[in-house]
Parts: sequence; C-alpha cells; structure tokens
Amino acid sequence: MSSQKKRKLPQTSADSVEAEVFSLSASPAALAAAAKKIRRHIVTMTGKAGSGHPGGSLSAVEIVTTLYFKMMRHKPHDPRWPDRDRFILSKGHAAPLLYATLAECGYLPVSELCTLRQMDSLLQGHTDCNLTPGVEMSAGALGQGLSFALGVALAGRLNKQDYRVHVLLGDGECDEGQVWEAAMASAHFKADNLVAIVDNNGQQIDGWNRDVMNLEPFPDKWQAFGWQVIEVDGHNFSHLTQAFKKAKQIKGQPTVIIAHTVKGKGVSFMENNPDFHGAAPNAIEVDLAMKELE
Ligand SMILES: Cc1ncc(C[n+]2csc(CCOP(=O)(O)OP(=O)(O)O)c2C)c(N)n1
Repeated sequence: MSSQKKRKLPQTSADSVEAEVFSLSASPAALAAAAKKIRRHIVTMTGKAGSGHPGGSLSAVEIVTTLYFKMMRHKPHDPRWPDRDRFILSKGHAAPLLYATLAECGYLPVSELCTLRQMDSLLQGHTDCNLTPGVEMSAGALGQGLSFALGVALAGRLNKQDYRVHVLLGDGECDEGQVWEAAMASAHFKADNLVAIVDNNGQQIDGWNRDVMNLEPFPDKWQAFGWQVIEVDGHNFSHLTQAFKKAKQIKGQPTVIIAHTVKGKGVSFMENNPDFHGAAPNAIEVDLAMKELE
C-alpha cells in the first residue's frame, strides 16, 4: 500500500454530527448557493494547481449539485453505505467538480481542495476510487463509465437493492464506441435503475463537436438504442429535478438526460472557450473569475 493510501483525513463536520442519510432536499436558493461555492472551488483549485480541466467541470455544476443536494440518498460519513444511490463520473477529467461537491457535502474537508494534483494529495488530476472518499470509479480514460454503471445497476437488481445509478458522460466522450455497446446492453437488460446524463456542452478537447465528430441527431440515436430520452437546460435546477423525478417513474428501460450546457459556465472568459478545456486560469484570471462569482 502506498503512503498516500495510509493518510488519514481530518474530521469533517459530517463526522462530528453523526449525519444520517444525507438528503437535504435543498431549496432552489440553497442549490444556487451550493453551485456558486462549487464553481469558486473549481476556479481556485485549478488556479492553485496550475493545471486541470475547468471548462468541463464548470459546465456540469448544476447537474452534480442537483444530484448530491436534492436527488440522491447518501451518507457522507459512510461513503460505502451499501444502499447509497450511486454517482459515477465517467468524464474523469472533471474531477475538480466532483471533489468540490464531495467536500461541500462533508466527504472531505474543504481545506483539502487546495491540494489538487499535488504528489501526496488525495485529490489526483483524474479520479481514483481507492484514494478519495465518495469516488465510485477510477476514471480518466473516456468511454468506460456507462459500462461500469450498467454493471453496478445490474448488481443492485440481483442483490434486491433499490439504489439508483447515475453516470455523467461528456458529449465528446460519446465518440467512443464502448459508450454505444453499453447503451445497447443497458436497454437489452431493461436497466430502469440507470440514468445517464450527457453534459452536452457542444465542445470537446479540440473544439466544437460539429467540426470534430458530429453527434447529431443525438437524441434520436439514444432513442434508437432503446433509451427514454429527456432533454433539459442543464443549468436549470427545476428542469433537472423534474427530469430525475421522471426517470424514476420509467419502467423497463434506462433513461438518458441530455443536458444542454455551456462549457466554462459562470466565468465569462471561459464560456465556450476551448482554451479552458485543459488549462488552468492564471492568478489574474482567478481574481477576475472570483469577482464574477461573488
Ligand atoms: C480514451 C481517451 N481518449 C482521449 C482522452 C483525452 N481527452 C481528455 S478530455 C477529452 C475531451 C472530452 O470531451 P467531452 O467528453 O465533451 O468533455 P467536456 O467537453 O465536457 O470536458 C479528451 C479527448 C481521454 N481522456 N481518454
């Protein structure tokens, strides 16, 4: 075992209050406040690290906030609780988003966030489920999360557990053939406890999808693979909440939520700017961004 894995986390507020099932059922105002904090963490973490993926982290903030602060049944003080609803980050480069959310929920201290990408940190550039409390899958190689999520969903069914499984994919990630193999299998096995959310920000590493690899007609493709398709504004909490509720009602097929988002959302000079796919803001840019996120 490496020295990293032996490191013990300081106590979090969740430990000290012996938190029960974490179901905040947060109000719209509370969701917006959590999302703003998470955005600020993403900017400061990547700025301090001098590397990372702010654009695709910022685009999915409302999606992940809605899941952790409203929809999912989970216990931050007991990350491996067998009955927890699962969130699987397939687009593992958006690790800053997941770490910031986990910290705001109490899985790890917020102070740990400033160690992103350091040698002995619990928070590596891409997710490691053996290192970070609350991380369900080690990711970074795109295309694998939906297959993993299907396995977790089928295991739940076999074990007669009623947890739900959510997996976040990038739209560029859907260029990967493995995504479509898993999509076909999910429908075949009628995995109605599985929800895929696509962060449909229109861009990937080299620019716009329409120039690199056209995905359209994207909703039709999922439908043809046997999925229930819901399209939403991925920055609208009420649309997202309704979509997750609707997905719960659907029996006999998996659901995909195609969430229309803006890469870099919330920071004007990062929005729709492919330069911030995999590059951190410098100190001046961090200051500018923090003013916009006040
Ligand atoms: C298998 C694989 N190929 C290539 C990469 C390099 N890569 C990292 S992020 C990325 C673009 C992903 O685009 P998208 O899924 O749309 O993510 P987002 O724009 O939401 O950040 C690529 C190609 C990778 N991580 N894994």
